[in-house]
Amino acid sequence: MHHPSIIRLSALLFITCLAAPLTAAENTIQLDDVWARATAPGSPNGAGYLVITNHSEQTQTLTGASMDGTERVEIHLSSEQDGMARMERVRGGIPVAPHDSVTLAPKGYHLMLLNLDKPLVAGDEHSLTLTLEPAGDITTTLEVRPHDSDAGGSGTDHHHHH
Ligand SMILES: [Cu+2]
Repeated sequence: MHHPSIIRLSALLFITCLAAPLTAAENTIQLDDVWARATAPGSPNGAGYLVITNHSEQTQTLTGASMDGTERVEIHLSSEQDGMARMERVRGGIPVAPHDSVTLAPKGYHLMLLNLDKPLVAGDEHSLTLTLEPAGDITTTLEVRPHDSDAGGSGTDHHHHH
């Protein structure tokens, strides 16, 4: 026997689910500050950056990505060795601990955007899909920023233009 208020609640939940269908990944993974630097004409590759926050109770590992306009996306880590800038592919992915964040930013982790169809132009947006395990795939929008952008748009990193 159904109590009237329970029937109303069921109907409400049903409508809510129709209005906002969230995947498992979208419920647990938060992506912020998703951007890439504009690229020079003729430059085949670009780099993408973002902040990944894991709201789940288990480690989520960024294991892959794809973006429209690129042939392939790899996860790289930049470092400096003997004064030389270098980068290497991150084979095991980037783990994000439960209720923690990882920032992909210049001079650190980045998404290497390989074989661009055409240059990344400031102001353009691209569809970026990340694979996190075990959460699954999550798609977001990447914003292309001017070439001299050096950090996030949160307001703390603005540099002066001369
Ligand atoms: Cu790279």
